Amino acid sequence: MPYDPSNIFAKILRGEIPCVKVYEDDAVLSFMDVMPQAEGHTLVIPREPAMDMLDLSPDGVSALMLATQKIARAVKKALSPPGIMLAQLNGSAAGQSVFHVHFHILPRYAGIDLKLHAREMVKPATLEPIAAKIRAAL
Ligand code: DGP
Repeated sequence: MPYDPSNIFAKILRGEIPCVKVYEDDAVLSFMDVMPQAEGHTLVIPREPAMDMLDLSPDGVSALMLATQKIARAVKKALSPPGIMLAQLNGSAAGQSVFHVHFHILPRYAGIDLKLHAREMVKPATLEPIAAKIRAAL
């Protein structure tokens, strides 16, 4: 299956649909997940069009991993969760639902389960103050 440039993250990268932005540079974009599984659930995507980690170039992998660490550090500083989970799904059988490679950054607290994956949508106004805290911690 080839990369489909009409996927939702490609549209976000082209500015065709909005997102609550956390960080961007020449290689990556980071924004709040609109269906958060935890408060502070943040996504990091490369600008390179690749469906998953298996398709991404070495430079793309490098940029994506470095940005994910940078933003995970900012999430930790901004929200002080005791744990940070990084999740990355490859293929629908693995649970991937948007076919532009991405990392999930998920704050975790002992005894608090994640909400269901890609299920409940929240308003940008709910996400913006959390994103502002993360941006301030970058
Ligand atoms: P995955 O299943 O790993 O492909 O995760 C895709 C994530 O993307 C999922 O947590 C929900 C999120 N998502 C889906 N559509 C949108 C959208 O339009 N905007 C944002 N910000 N997140 C989205």
